[in-house]
Amino acid sequence: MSEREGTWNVARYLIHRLDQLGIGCLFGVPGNHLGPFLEVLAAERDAGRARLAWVGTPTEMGAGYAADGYARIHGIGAAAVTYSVGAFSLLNSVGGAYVEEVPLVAINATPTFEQWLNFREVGLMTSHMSPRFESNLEVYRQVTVDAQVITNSRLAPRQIDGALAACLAERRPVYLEVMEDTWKGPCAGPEGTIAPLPRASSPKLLAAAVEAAVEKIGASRRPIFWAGEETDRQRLADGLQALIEATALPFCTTIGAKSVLSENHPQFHGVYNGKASLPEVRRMFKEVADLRIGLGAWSTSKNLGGDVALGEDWIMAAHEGVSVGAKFFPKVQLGDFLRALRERLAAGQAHRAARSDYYQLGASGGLALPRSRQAFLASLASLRDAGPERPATGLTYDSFFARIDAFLEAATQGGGVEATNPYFVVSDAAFALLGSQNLRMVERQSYFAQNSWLAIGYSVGAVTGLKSARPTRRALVFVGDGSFQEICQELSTHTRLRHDSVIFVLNNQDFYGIEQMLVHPCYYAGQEAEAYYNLLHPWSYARLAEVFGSAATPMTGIVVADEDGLEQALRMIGDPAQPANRGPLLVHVRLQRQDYPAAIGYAVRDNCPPS
Ligand SMILES: Cc1ncc(C[n+]2csc(CCOP(=O)(O)OP(=O)(O)O)c2C)c(N)n1
Repeated sequence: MSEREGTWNVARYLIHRLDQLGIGCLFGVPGNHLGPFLEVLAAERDAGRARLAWVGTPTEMGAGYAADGYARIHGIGAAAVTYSVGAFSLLNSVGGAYVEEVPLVAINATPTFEQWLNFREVGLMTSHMSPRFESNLEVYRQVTVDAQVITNSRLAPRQIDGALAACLAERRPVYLEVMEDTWKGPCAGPEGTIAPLPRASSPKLLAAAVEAAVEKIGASRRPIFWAGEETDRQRLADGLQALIEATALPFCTTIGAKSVLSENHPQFHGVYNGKASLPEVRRMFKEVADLRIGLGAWSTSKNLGGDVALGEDWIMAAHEGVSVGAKFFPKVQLGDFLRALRERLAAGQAHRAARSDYYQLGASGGLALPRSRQAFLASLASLRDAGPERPATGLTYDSFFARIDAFLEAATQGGGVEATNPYFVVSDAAFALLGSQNLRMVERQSYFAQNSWLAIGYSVGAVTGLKSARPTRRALVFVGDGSFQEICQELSTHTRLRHDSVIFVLNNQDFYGIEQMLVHPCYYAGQEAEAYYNLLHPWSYARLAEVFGSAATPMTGIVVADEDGLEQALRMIGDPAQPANRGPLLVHVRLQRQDYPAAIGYAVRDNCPPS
């Protein structure tokens, strides 16, 4: 054994690499197989050789969401669990990160190599083993871009470096399975750093794609951009803004790319997601514009919201290729496409006519995004021409989010694209997402949601990582009651870390509202009964503060049942002197079971004509 080998082992090697990547938090749930790794971690920290901190979470799913949230801001995150029982629980979170293109490292600590040999040779199983020999590896292969099993410590450096390089290059999760007795096995020390090595575009296909796009844009009168999730995940905000400003054309975003640029940008024209968009956004995108240019936008059902046809009047650059109408150009990286398109469009005249046309239309009215609370509500109301009358008093989804919008606006400092805001938003799926999608987020990367995978409960787990990666801002989390029930234990991590996140639990009287809407929408038009399986067991959500808080780590829970209550809650949140702001604050918001955000009103209108 060389002298260098003697000072390194697999655990130390991996810790060093994670540290080099600037990962500050390793989220997870331990098990005996992970013990040696965590011992080395403590020793490395004590010796001042590592900053990586272990953050124990009550659930593996929560750890995975936290790592995902951390990665969305920091660029890469990590979670560590124990074999099978932990790994299978983590799987859903890693599946989400895979689909949403979030790079994270899933570390799975397994029984010893000796136990594996006993199993392989004579069938002797130990705890957590399945008779399917490589069950953990097999399932993780489905949701990662590299999956390694480390059984020989001397091979570990290559395996670890290869996996981490794949994680950065492919921007998706990787999996490292390490046997318990391998953690402290000797290996060579790390050399250099792990560089991101993304694939290059084909120069020929890039040029052809740009040529076809420029021709199509030149032939259109009014093109519009639609910035999508890849502009955020690939950190292309600057290139996107440069293209948008060079062309002076308006742009919308998907929800998944919401706040990739400041929503104060003068060319921003709202979040487009089909029939769920604000009416003026959809009109601009679908009717006024005659060409839609998707930039890293995914054609998921959530993004298209019931508008399904992509045809000749679309350009879509995503997933390493560009479609210009029916023509497809593979091997084109989005960053290269943005740059090359900007160079061509800035040099040409293609967009001029469109720009003046848009200005004329804007001047003739009807296309501006609503700014005031009243205008916002009026705009939403125009989406809602079916369903029962709203309650005369009390909160509705729409009035709640309009009030939150005003709250955010009042907290904004400065103006234009340089404006800042002390809050960022994390939205869960379902009505929370539909309600929060039009909040005006003035700062880049200040709105987060798992918009494609859509696992309910994501927000409450993810905010742990988001807040850890961005400690200077306060999180406002919007989560439905059913979604919250999936993940409530993770409040414990918020409390433990003394995070000051505000969790708004939107309780529509103990109901899976969106499920009702998707399967039996006519309930909302008073024509059907609620489905029994959408009824939740009621909880006293605010009292969870007693469960998860302590004198040293306070947490507060309150109930808000009407507009006055919401005003009081927002005053409390905005007042730094309030003791409730020293830790997490859970706001249990009472809404009506029959209520729904106007954005999903199309499901009622399209399916339930008045009888
Ligand atoms: C992990 C997971 N399980 C189940 C679902 C299916 N699902 C989607 S939305 C939803 C209901 C959410 O209910 P709630 O949080 O109360 O919000 P609401 O629909 O009332 O707005 C369910 C069960 C899912 N998306 N993710």
